[in-house]
Amino acid sequence: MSADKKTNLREEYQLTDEIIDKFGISNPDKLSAATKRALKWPRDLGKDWFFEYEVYDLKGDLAYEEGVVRRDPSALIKVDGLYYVWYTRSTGPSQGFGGDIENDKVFPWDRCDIWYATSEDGVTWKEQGPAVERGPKGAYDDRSVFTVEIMVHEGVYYLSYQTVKSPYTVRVKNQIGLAWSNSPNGPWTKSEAPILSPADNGIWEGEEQNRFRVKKKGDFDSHKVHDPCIIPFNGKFHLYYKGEQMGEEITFGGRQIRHGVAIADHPKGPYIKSEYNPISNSGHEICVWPYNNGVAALITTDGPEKNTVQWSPDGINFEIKSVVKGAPHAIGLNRTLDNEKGPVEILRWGVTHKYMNYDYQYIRGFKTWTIENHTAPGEATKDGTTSDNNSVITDKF
Ligand code: AAL
Repeated sequence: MSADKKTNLREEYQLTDEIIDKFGISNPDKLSAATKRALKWPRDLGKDWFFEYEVYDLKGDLAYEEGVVRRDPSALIKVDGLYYVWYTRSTGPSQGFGGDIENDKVFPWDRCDIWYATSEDGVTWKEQGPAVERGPKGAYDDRSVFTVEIMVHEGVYYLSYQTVKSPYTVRVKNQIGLAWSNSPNGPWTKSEAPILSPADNGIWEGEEQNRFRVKKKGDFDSHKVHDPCIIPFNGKFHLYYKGEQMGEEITFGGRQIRHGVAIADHPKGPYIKSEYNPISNSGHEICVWPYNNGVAALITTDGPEKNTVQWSPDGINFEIKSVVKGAPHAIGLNRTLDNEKGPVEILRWGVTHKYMNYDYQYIRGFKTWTIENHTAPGEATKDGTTSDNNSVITDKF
């Protein structure tokens, strides 16, 4: 019996002397559950999938401004020597759902339009004004347009964004709209209908304004489709999004938030939701980029796999590649960086937002770096050098 077990564990986990030494295993015939999990991790992953980060204030019009909400920045692109960013913008405080929702501003992202700004260096920004505004009364986007992403394909600029139709109740279904232009400065043509809507297979319980009371929850995106991000992939267009489910629960990893993908042959759609949805069990704002013939994703904020970098060969089946200490919120990736130089090179610097308080958010910058060693000041590293700094910033902005 014990002889069999010995052979099984050593064989099952391919415990060579080298691996036993690397993992510091005391007795290779007695593996704890945690060691078994660690041994199943891919062995070829190293520091390149891992990063640390810091955030900093931007200058010019994107510096914090009293009374103004600027949040959920898009990715950065560069056109004719200028960086461009789009974002959610509104003014004034939010009243929540307790009052007159016909006239109040229920969230900081309610009663918003999409604005844009440009910069020569990525630090000092000039606000250029509105890009996409709310639609006329009765339109699917008459209440708010917000949380925007940019995609450039064959000389055409595409903005995908969230939309809400009035009244903004707690049960209102958020959808996704699209606008396109031949120039980053517009004018923008808006899609006549949403390009993505929530699944319609949930059933609310009662009539009151309570999004947790349901008879049936429905699919992971039965309530809201959020945070759209379109990337060209394998000759198709992958629209990644965050789903919110009717009857949302708190799980052991936070809010019950998952991501989905909808795929189209053309940037304007139609976008067909993948039958594999949801494609994540965790996350919040979408942060995806092409890498090594597949798609990489930074999963943040909610769920048991928050703060992980994941990768999939097909844009659908993602596996964890690293666990990070934390990450900037609502990242606007820097699409001008070389995303193929390394798994997280696209994260070397970009934009994020910060809650100054519940009512007001503003856009900031972030940068990341690779950890080469973990050393005390003056301590020698493996290659014999000494450093005052236990992190080596490989691509400091
Ligand atoms: C963000 C995003 C979406 C939500 C709101 C504004 O974190 O997930 O954009 O609607 O919060």
